[in-house]
Amino acid sequence: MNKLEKQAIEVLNNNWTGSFSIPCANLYPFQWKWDSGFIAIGFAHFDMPKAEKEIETLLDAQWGNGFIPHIVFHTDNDSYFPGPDFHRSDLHPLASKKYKSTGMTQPPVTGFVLEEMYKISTNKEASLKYIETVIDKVYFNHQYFYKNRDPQNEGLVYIYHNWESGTDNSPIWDDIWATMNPPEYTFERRDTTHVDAAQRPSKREYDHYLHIIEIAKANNYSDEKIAELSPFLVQDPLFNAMLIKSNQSLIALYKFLGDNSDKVAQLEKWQAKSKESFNNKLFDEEIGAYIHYDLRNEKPLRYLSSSSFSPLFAGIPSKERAERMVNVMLEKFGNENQYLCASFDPTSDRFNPKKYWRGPVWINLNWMLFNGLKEYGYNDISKRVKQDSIDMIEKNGFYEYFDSRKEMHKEGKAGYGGNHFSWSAALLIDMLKN
Ligand code: 2M8
Repeated sequence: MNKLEKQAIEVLNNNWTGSFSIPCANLYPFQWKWDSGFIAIGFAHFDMPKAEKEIETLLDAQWGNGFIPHIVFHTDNDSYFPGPDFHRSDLHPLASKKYKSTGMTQPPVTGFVLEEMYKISTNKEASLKYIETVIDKVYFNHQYFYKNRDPQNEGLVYIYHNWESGTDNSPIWDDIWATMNPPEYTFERRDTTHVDAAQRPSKREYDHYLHIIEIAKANNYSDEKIAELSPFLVQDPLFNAMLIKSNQSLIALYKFLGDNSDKVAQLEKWQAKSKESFNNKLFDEEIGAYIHYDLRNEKPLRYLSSSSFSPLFAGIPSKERAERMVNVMLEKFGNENQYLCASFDPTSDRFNPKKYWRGPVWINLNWMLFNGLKEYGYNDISKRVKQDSIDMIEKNGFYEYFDSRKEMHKEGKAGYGGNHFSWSAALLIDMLKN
């Protein structure tokens, strides 16, 4: 086993609490939905019981309507804002009675995570037995999305908050902030006590984030009301690509399990419609990649980000489209001075290579690109994404995000945000094994 892999295992073991993992100490002291999924893939390589427990714990926090929250507040911990007293998940009549959580969700990765775990497993029989105990909860979660998050019945689901996207302060959202004028709230940030404020969202951005939650809370987190009133209502290509990828995995796993033809038929129906709409509505011919759509203001958000390429991971683009996307990616994100793949268009004046989701490279997006590019036969570029990820981690440590400019990596100080970050460790392990 190489040194980096050993260190990655150590990061994961240190962030393990006994029943779930934290993304990293102090900055993120609870369980996050999509982090959990990526973390489980890492654990699956060396400690399957932990991987299984991670997912089981997350699914235990599912609400009565199938919803899975983005943060599960397992413990009292005031090193994070906004915590459970702000989010007040109890306002929703079907919220979990057992766990406090947020009233928003995150990209639906759990379906494909189960399939990855199955592929990694050396005991397929035991793995299927485990999957049988949790898969219906994931199916129920997909049903929640199609039933409640697709008001125009397009097969594309919306997110109502930037925190649901996972790409929290992406410059894409600037256009939406320009349509809002929230109050100046008084609150105490905690993130900026753990991490340099220059690497985090601004106070004014947080006002917007909190305001959307206030609107949702005033309506007891009713999906119908949120669809009607939320100033943020977006069809996100990353989020929808995760749903589509997970649909595909659920279909494959239900087929392995047998006896679930009704669910397979339903998933196939969702899948066909989702893929078609995704390709019709979210591909921008001029840009040459997928973009976000602002459902509240009925307009496309015409920006390139690493999310624009994530559909490769879900097998969504045709071969021709994939070719265009790869060319755009190499041209704008991938010259010899850049590590792949910046989170936002490096040629845009909104690009900031140090600020969180406004430019830095994230290992989870790289992992999707690595796999997606490989699937489409772009083996060399896929290998480059893997090698870039290894280089950045080797030079700086298991950071949350990294500067995309190679020149910044000379002194090993180009890793930003939290250190000893779980998904960077987990997905590195997976890439090393591939
Ligand atoms: C970041 O988001 C949280 C809110 O969910 C935060 O900034 O407080 C994002 O990078 C998100 O994608 C991630 O899941 C979370 C925990 O790693 O941190």
